[in-house]
Amino acid sequence: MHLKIEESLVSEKSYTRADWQKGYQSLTQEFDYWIDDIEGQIPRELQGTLFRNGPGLLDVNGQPLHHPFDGDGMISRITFTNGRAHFRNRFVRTTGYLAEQKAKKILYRGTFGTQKRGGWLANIFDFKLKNIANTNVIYWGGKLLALWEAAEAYRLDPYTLETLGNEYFNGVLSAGEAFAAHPRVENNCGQDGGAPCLVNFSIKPGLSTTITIFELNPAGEIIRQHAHKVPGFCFIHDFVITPNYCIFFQNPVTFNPIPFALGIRAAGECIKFQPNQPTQILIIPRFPKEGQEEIKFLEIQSGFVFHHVNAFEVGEKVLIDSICYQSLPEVEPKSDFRQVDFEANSPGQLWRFCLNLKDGTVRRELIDSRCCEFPSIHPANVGRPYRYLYIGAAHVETGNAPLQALLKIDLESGERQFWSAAPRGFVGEPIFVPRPGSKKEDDGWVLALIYDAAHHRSDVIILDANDFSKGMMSDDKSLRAYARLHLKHHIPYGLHGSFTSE
Ligand code: 3ON
Ligand code: FE
Repeated sequence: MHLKIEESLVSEKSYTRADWQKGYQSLTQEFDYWIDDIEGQIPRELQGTLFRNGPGLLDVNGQPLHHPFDGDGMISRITFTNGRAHFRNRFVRTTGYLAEQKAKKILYRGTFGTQKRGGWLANIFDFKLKNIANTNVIYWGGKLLALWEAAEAYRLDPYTLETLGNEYFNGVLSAGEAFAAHPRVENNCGQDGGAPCLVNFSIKPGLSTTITIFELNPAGEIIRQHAHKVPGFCFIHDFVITPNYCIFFQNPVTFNPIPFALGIRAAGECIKFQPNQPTQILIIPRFPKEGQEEIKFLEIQSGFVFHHVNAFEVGEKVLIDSICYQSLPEVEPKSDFRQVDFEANSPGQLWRFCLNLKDGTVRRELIDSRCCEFPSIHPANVGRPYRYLYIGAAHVETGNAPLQALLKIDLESGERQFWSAAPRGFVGEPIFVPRPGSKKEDDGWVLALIYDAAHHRSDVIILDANDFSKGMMSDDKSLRAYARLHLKHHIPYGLHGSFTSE
């Protein structure tokens, strides 16, 4: 009986598990070539570099990792110049990567469940977390930085992707201090005479948590820094900024350090979601004034947020758009992530929160119930009112499923555009790139990596952001895009990246 139900579900799916799993094979090779297998045309106005980061290894010399978030960071660099594109990828030579590649085995405990061989005795009282630099990559102040939220940034050569060492920002940060993986760039900072400003944070766990906020000028120097103590444990992956505030969602989770200390469970496996506790919204002024309260706390219904889209102020109100999960699935010590039961987990859904700073009330509204992750917007609108967002989405309208499609949402008219790589394609984070000199918010392109299971390789796709159906030249529906660049190999499912026109 049980089997029968399973089969009928399989037939309705927009993907097969076998296809999806292949995107989680390690890529051990490092490449450097001009992309010559291209469908459509690369727009000549598209000039610059798309950097991507994500776990490149899902095993160490055949020893499997327990979770993809534990994989060593690998940077891909796709440079567009005069209608051509060049590909290069390199692993971040972190201390842990170098040591494990040399030893040909796992030497570190991963945050999300990877343990050293030899059971708890091999892991007990080992509190070192391996900085894998796998979550994001940004180009700021003339430096290319690979980021992981629990430790220091790694600096890379922007052309060769050679690892140059840890970045401490002229000694403002010290060894062991984190520089999180979700910086936000305000294009036009009032405090700095309209210059761009990069805002980032660090989380220091403990019985109470310290959140430190950093603001960097275009030269890459930390020009403002302030620290705040928050009661309880925090698992905060992302935040939003507005011209006046930094805003964090403190997810309702608890941390039990004992199994971690005893080597029985990894740190991430000791985090437990608390469905009966509210989510706290922390509102921290970016430029604290004398006598102003340090942090404002607002409560909303329980839920879990990894990523926010954007936030903006309207008078005394702050609007925040976020991807919310009903709960955080626990990482099970004995399980294999490749066997995850998608249907058993709640999908990420797009919500808008309206915070009234005057009376402390919060209202929320569901924008889209389709399973989605990895939002992107026009870079000039970070912290400001905006109209369009682009996001990875499931092919089917309901339920939890892998990302196979790209969705554009017009927040003003409610109009949607949908591009799908199903049944055999799987999408990563889209990045919106404005056309040089453009005035309209959606005048530009959407770039994304697609894993194509039919050929076990990845493609770079370029969509016209204004009209996803533009320039579609292929008879094969699943191959259609403005341009589709076939790489010579696959890239394991990644996390975040950025585009720079420099
Ligand atoms: O909270 C404490 C402080 C802290 C910073 C304790 C702690 C050990 C949990 C911790 C460390 C957190 C880390 C290292 C988080 C790393 C997260 C990571 C590498 C990735 C997160 C990805 C999130 C999402 C939503 C990915 C989605 C992927 C898909 C939809 C499919 O590809
Ligand atoms: Fe993230």
